[in-house]
Amino acid sequence: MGRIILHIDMDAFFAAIEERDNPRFAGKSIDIGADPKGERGRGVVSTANYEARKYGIGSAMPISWAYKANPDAIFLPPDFRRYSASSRNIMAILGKYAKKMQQVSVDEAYLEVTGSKLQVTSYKKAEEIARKIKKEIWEKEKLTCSIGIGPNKLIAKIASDEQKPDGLTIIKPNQVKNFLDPKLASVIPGIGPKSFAALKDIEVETISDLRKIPKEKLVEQFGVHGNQMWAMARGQDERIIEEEREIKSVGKQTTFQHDIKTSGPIVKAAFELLHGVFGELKESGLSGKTLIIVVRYAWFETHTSQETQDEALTLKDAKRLCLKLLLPYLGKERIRLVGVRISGLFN
Ligand code: TTP
Ligand code: MG
Repeated sequence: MGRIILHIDMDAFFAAIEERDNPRFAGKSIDIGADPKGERGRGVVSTANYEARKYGIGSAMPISWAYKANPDAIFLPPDFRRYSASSRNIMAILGKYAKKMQQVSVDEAYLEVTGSKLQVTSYKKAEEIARKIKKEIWEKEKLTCSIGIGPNKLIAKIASDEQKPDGLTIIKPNQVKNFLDPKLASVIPGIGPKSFAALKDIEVETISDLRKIPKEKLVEQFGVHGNQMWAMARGQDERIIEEEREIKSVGKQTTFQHDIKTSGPIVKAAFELLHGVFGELKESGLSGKTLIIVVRYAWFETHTSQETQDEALTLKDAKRLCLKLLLPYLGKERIRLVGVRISGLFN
């Protein structure tokens, strides 16, 4: 028999934690993210609670737009320490329900419940597990999540988004086609805004449209990704649950209050970010060999540049490299954002 996969995704995660911890926020719109500073704030919304989403506010939207949409909302800076603590507790709960688990972000994980210690052999059993998970997360963390159940990661993930918040959606193999058909092709992983625009040019909007395009044509247009698009349009997804919870990189970025051209403050900001990144690496007992920098100009053109050294980077090495990598971008155009990231991590 085939696999049964659960995808668990917490509802309005950062905002839900703030609501939980501040009962006076009950029923109010909450935007987590950059300081709106009236309408002059820069940077973006990390997330908004469901009340705020009624105003069209959502992740990655400029904070100034969120302010314009609803100036009466409660605006809060993210408090990652509290969110990480909650995330760890939730992942520990999930880990008890299946042998195979893959955490994919701070608030999201896949569980494979077939072949697990609980020996799930039916969707009915999988549903019972999902209900137990929801109950335990609610009792221990006072947070809600949405869960999707399906024959693979693709279906489980799309299903978890189907009835947010506090949803539970079960899609059995014989329901996959009807479930996928009306959905936009862009719900398929790998079909980002660019590919979706290209698909629209050939009159593909929904997954049912996508299924009508021959595989050869998709491969011709999208290369190897075409194969995956073709299979996923049919609800097929062989991706396994990857159990190692490996951190691949640690990075931070900052948007300046005003676009700046002078080198001093840009370098200073980058160095401060590096201090933060090295603090996190130390906490996780990790070192890395590669430094990546990101520079975004005032008009949003974004550049990255990277260098790898043979041994683990010390903070001092990273600062020296950072300066070298930043130099070509300094003193020319006004800069909006700078970011640093260390990758090639090892223990
Ligand atoms: P999501 O699961 O994408 O969003 P969410 O949990 O807030 O809301 P939903 O109910 O729709 O799942 O992301 C989890 C957290 O990650 C979110 O609470 C904040 C953070 N995040 C950002 O900081 N920036 C982003 O662009 C996104 C998408 C998320
Ligand atoms: Mg979420």
